[in-house]
Amino acid sequence: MAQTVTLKDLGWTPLFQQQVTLEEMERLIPARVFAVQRTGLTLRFEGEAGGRELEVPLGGRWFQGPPEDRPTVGDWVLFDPGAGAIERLLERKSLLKRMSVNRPGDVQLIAANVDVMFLVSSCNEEFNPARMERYLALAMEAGIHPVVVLTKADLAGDPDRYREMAMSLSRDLIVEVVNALAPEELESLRAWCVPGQTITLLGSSGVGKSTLINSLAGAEVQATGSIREDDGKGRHTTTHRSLHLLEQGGLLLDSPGMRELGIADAETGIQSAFEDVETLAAQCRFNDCAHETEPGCAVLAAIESGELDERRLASYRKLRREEMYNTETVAERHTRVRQFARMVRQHQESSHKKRD
Ligand SMILES: Nc1nc2c(ncn2[C@@H]2O[C@H](COP(=O)(O)OP(=O)(O)OP(=O)(O)O)[C@@H](O)[C@H]2O)c(=O)[nH]1
Ligand SMILES: [Mg+2]
Ligand SMILES: [Zn+2]
Repeated sequence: MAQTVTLKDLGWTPLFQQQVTLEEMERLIPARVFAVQRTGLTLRFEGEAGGRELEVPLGGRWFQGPPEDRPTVGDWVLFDPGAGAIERLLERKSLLKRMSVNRPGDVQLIAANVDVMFLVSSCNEEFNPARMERYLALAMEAGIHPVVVLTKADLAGDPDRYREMAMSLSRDLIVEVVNALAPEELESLRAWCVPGQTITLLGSSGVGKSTLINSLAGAEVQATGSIREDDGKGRHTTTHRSLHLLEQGGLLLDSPGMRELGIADAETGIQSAFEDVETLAAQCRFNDCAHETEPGCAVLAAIESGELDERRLASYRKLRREEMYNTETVAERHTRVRQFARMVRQHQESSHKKRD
């Protein structure tokens, strides 16, 4: 990219500007985290000739607190050119995170400061309404606009069937059915790619996230991989998360396909993603109705009449239960980690004093 890249092109807004003091403005440089590797980060700066990228290691102090306090892809940080290190992480506009299913309480950050989520799925056996409801709840919790992108329309016998199933998941949900390999058919997606807007592509391995990015970028910026013959699953071709600035404007975030997407701290997100169930629940006779055997239950009545899908209620129940459990374990873990960090700091301070 040859033209000058401004902070605005990189997604900078007044929300970030107002967090920076005058003193910091003189001494530090704002940068966006463009990639996350195991040991460090790639920072992107504004500037001529496409701006500049720099790899910086993440010092030990960043690993003392909970993962939420650590920079992730999409974050804005203040970089100290003298020290060659990140000095401060700016407060986020939005944050996407997930919970490990195998290690309860273990939070992994997916992306920060995202505006739009392309929820990518395919018009084949990979399509899974319950999984999509999970992503929708996550997006809604974070205030991110979801757009469902169904790929491999060119390989499907009846792609419109998938479109209908996706559209039934939420009122006013935007669903685009595409062939990710055909750049000229992606105008509807390109409309979201406007200067400064950050779009994250999320979905299982092999659904075509990197393929979409290449088609939208008009260049081979990400490697793509074939899917397995036997079960149609992807091979986890993308291995780390990265941002890509498009020539036309807009930033696309690619990440590895996710096997599991545990959900925590997302009560309002679930409520929004299941607005239909929530609206019915408000009409139940009892305030604390569990929609199981209670008389005057509007949810059960809707299932009886066919207005509400039984699958959807089961999915809602599962997410609610999981969310409550995870939110509790995360809170407990944070308290432990913060207490430990405080203890370490106090110990360091007192040993400094002894030396003085
Ligand atoms: N025919 C067809 N093939 C597609 C389409 N989208 C993706 N593919 C193919 O599906 C395979 C997987 O695509 P990738 O873009 O690597 O998938 P991914 O979502 O990035 O996968 P991970 O990086 O593993 O998470 C590749 O062989 C693509 O060429 C599509 O719309 N039509
Ligand atoms: Mg990929
Ligand atoms: Zn009820």
